[in-house]
Amino acid sequence: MTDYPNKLRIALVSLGNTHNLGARQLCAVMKGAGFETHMVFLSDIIQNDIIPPSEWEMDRAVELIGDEIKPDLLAISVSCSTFFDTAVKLSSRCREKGIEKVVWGGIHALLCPDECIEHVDYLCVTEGEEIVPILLNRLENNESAADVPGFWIKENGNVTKNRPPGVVHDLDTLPFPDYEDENKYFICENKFYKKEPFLVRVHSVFVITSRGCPFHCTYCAAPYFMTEEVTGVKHLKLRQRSVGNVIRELHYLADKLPNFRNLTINFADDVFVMKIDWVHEFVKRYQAEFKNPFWCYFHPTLVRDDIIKLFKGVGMRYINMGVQSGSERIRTDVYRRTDTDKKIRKAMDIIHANKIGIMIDVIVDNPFDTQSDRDAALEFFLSRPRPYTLNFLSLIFFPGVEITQKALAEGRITKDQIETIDKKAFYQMNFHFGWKDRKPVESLYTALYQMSSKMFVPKWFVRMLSGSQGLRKNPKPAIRLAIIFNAILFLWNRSKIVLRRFFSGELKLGDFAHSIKKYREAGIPME
Ligand code: B12
Ligand code: SF4
Repeated sequence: MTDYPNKLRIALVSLGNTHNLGARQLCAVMKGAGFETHMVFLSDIIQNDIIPPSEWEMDRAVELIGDEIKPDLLAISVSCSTFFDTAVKLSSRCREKGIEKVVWGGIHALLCPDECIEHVDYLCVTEGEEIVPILLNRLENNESAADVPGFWIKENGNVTKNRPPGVVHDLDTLPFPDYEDENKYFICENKFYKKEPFLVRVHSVFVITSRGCPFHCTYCAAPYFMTEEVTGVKHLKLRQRSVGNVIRELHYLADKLPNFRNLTINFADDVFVMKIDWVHEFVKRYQAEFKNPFWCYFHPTLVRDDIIKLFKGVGMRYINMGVQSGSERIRTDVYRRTDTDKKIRKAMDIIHANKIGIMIDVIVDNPFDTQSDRDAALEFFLSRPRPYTLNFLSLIFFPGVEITQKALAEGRITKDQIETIDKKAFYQMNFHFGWKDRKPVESLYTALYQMSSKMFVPKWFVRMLSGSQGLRKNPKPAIRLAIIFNAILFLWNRSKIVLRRFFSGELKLGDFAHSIKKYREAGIPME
């Protein structure tokens, strides 16, 4: 057990995902500043769905925090607006157990501080690493926190709104997200583990090498995190960690995670390929020191032949690009994206020429879509060289982003459809055909888009279905067909991948044996 010089004890909660890099990083900061920090992960993403905590899980979390950890401060990371109600409930139930001080931070706190401050004593409205230790020291010494920068402070019923002090410009000075096993708790699928969640279930791992995004998509919160309001800095530019620092984090992960050798590394940067020299240096080091497949997002406007070749050389098998709509009008006018049809065509051609798979994110259920947008989108997808994969996401109206304001102002949505109230991410984070509120024509076109990228579905057939007025009213037959085609492709791809990895020698029985051995040694059940 580590000894901490300070008396103040903290329970830091992550809601709905065990990655939570921001909260893990703060956990490292809190411990580094000498505070005993217990990190509680309440529910997780299961089979790609985000799930609210069950009643049992909520009760267990309250009991754990209120009766076992008994912190002086409850700190909650509201890293997704969908979990706002969960954070409210957990805070009030923990207060009933006698916990007096509550602090929140995270994405939703940045986007909706007025809504959040009602439920807390302290609200972090900017990045936390520099300012959290200041708050903790004030609480440790029983001093007023009223002037701690970057926090909204509620003391004696008065709220003081302190501006952000600026950001940490050199990201290399920050500690890595914390994956230590000590004082970690995981409540998920109605089970409780006193363990670091990554030691409970086999997981992919996320790493962030930069902060910031130069684009301004209207449905995304990321641009807001660069503003002076959130950062305290005018015209803040992208901040990038050094290659050496990222590689050190990967070695730290390799040391902490028993099955690291079998994990894909997901680089979760808003846009990973921003600085070309950095990418060159990174790939060289990565290739020399790691064998893990890796994944990152590409922006179509940043796809270059030399970069794709580099990534192919280090095992990137497919590229994930956000295109978001096949209609250029929706892309540029409604989403304010900079990728024209021409730029996307060029990006896809480069990737195809390099024989790498393409996965394209597309947003559906957009009330701004007209019939001519749908037809244009279908023709665009049909015109692209096959095969490629389309990944569908249902438009969620998160609070504080431009498209939500616009849709509200134009009467296209009601206030109940804003995410804190709607909680759509709980049932449509990944697209499901079963959503009852979807318009039939939207279901039909999503089914047709799905077909349009598949080699074995004739294009004339997809066009023929799109002309059917009957299917626009009742799209079920087209949906069933799309599901069957998806299943065929899934089975074909799975068998191909396993066989290719096995025969290329990349998938060795020894790797599995190594992981199982390490898990057994650590007493961890394999799932
Ligand atoms: C990596 C990532 C993921 C990863 C890991 C999740 C995570 N939170 O780390 C995965 C894949 C799991 C994921 C899942 C989802 N994500 Co996501 N994700 C991101 C991404 C790209 C980076 C987050 C990050 O690590 N930032 C860097 C860290 C350092 O910043 P931070 O989290 O804000 O934390 C800092 C401060 O907020 C503060 N802080 C944070 N917590 C606390 C707590 C306290 C007590 C204090 C004092 C301070 C504090 O200090 C931290 C350090 O400076 C963001 C986009 C972005 N640019 O932020 C989207 C983003 C957060 N995701 C988003 C969404 C919608 C989702 C999903 C619903 C999936 C989907 N349909 O898109 C799920 C929800 C999962 C969940 N339960 O939270 C939205 C959230 C919008 C909103 N209003 O809620 C974002 C903003 C992207 C967007 N489209 O706008 N995501
Ligand atoms: S490029 Fe991605 S992260 Fe950047 S604003 Fe657009 S959607 Fe958000």
